[in-house]
Amino acid sequence: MYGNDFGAPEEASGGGLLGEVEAAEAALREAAARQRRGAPASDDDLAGFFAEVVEADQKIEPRDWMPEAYRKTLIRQIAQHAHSEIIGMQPEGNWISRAPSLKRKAILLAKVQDEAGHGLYLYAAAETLGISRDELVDLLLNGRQKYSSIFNYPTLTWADVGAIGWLVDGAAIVNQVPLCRCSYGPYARAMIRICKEESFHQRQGYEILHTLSHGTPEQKAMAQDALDRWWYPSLAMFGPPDGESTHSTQSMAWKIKRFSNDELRQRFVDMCVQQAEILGLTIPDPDLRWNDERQAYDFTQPDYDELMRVISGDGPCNRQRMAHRRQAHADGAWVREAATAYAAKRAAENKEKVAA
Ligand code: FAQ
Repeated sequence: MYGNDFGAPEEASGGGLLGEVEAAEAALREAAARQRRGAPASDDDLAGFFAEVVEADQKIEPRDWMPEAYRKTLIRQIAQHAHSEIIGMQPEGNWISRAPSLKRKAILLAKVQDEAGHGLYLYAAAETLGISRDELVDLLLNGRQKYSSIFNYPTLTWADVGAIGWLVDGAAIVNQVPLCRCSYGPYARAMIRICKEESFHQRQGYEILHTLSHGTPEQKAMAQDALDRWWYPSLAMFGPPDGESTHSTQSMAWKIKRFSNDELRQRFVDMCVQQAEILGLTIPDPDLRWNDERQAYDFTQPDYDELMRVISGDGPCNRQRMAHRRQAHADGAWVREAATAYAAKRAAENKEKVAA
């Protein structure tokens, strides 16, 4: 079950969204191999060159000229994405020591470590735009940059770990597969690897819920309760509805975003319905039904006022998540100091060697 595939956990296939990631990877290689116009003819031609590269589905690279607003949009989005991966370690990290078996602990530990890795790829991609990781971390800690709303909800039971994998990683993949074709090369390349790993994450969550929903009545009830609590916050991850999305039009013109928030939300709902059926769980939406005309499911929208409240810092766990991150950052100060001192020592030694 990868992305929009569905079936029992043992019926994994490499198609669906993972197939799209592979196609995006091949397209990246082809774009790199294709001849593009050598270089801008003059400084007056920089904007024309940028537009031509984007139009031709080539990649903008760090060395290339880019409009300042494009750079700022990318820094905002990539940083928000990186912060989400790092803050997103907390809700599941909370369950590592309580996972029900050694195997479950090992799998969850690996998954949470992967999220840290995703944060690092993304901070590295943002750094190519001329901002340092220290600056980005400061912007998160002083509240000037955001992270995804979804990580401000609590993980009350073990089934929540399953729901995060299935729904949160599932929504993340639906949102991120198109980002593999983003016009900015370093972001697109980071997304390829991240999406492949997210497929595993989604699958492990689905497998947890499949086990619970085919277990005792209490386990099935726990799985249903997790779906009931995570469904609407997961739909809200895709952002405000198109009419209220401030950045979508420009980001789509620059080919940073390839689909609108509502298009991706719809795709996610359509993907989940059959997966929920296989699980034997009920999506908590009485108005969910197939619309033959649209060839898509009609569904109830999430509460966007709640989304705005959570984004602005007033969700169930915002304060706890930020306090934990600030504490972890303070606790890590000695590691950063030691690493800086060691790097300075090595640099001095190298200088001496060169001079000798
Ligand atoms: N949460 O104009 P738009 C993951 C803000 S990774 C918080 O539509 P845009 C993996 C938005 O920033 C999850 N803020 O914005 C994982 C803007 O505010 P600003 C993260 C939100 O950028 C799994 C304002 O609202 N994924 O889950 C949210 O065009 C499990 C107006 O919105 C990414 O970051 C929200 N949900 O579209 C890890 C993917 N929605 O900056 C651990 C990359 C909107 O003007 C465990 N990002 N806002 O003050 C994107 O694709 C886009 O940034 C969107 C928003 C689609 C999130």
